Amino acid sequence: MSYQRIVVLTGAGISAESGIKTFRASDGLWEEHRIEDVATPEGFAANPAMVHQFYNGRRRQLLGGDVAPNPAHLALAELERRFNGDFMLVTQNIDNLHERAGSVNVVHMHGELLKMRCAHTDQVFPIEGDIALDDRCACCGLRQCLRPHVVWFGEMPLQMDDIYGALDACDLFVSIGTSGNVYPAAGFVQVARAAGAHTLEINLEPSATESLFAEKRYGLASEELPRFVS
Ligand code: BV8
Repeated sequence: MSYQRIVVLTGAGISAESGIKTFRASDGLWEEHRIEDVATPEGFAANPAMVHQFYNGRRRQLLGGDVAPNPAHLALAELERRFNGDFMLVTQNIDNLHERAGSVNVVHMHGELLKMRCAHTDQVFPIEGDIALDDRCACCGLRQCLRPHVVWFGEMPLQMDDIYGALDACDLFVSIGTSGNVYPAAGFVQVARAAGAHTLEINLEPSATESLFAEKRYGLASEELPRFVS
């Protein structure tokens, strides 16, 4: 590979073959819940117990032993290991499968399921179980101030300066397993194109932004990605 600076963006599709539901599939996460109710600050304020239940269920599945990195996660970790240039893996996913596959430079722009945050101090803590509504917060000692450390709709994604800095300098941008519906992630391909980068979409089907990609490979990420990396 003759590239020097690679940015990879992943979405729920890369974890689908590990058994984690995507968002917009027919049996997806948004089929059971309205986005407004479980993935917005307003939804959390209106019914924190239900939102905790939504994320506690996803956290239990992630920690439950049936979920493991698949060949797509492993191929990205291998690419990062082998590559001598600058490499950034930006994920919209809140699971830890990239890290468990061996990826090191992972940017969780939408937060992490295995972390919680104090709503007063913004201090972040690891969590390996349920967040209960009346848990007492370790930093401010109050109850009902802990929330999942995830970015909801209307909230600013994390590490955006780092991400745009990498996109502005990249010569290869690869988007994997995302429907291209959610911004600002869906706009990254335009930033990469403006930087003169080659752009590749790997997905089960054309995303909403497929026309912006110079190259497209459609199929299962667990098959297409190892092929691309080899
Ligand atoms: C912000 C975290 C600004 C929690 C998530 C109108 C126009 C443009 C933007 C907006 C607009 N109205 C509102 C907005 C902003 C909004 C937005 O984009 N809304 C959309 C719905 C229009 N965005 C935001 O609010 C963002 N913040 O803009 O802040 C701001 C400015 C100043 C100050 C403050 C704020 C924040 C968005 C983050 C929301 N949080 N998740 C959680 O996970 O519960 S988003 C959620 O959807 C996920 O994180 C995920 O990342 C995201 C996108 O989903 P995908 O990953 O793409 O998953 P999806 O199911 O859609 O698709 C899966 C794909 O995989 C499919 O294409 C499928 O074909 C493919 N696939 C399936 N299996 C496989 C496969 N591919 C390969 N192999 C397989 N096996």
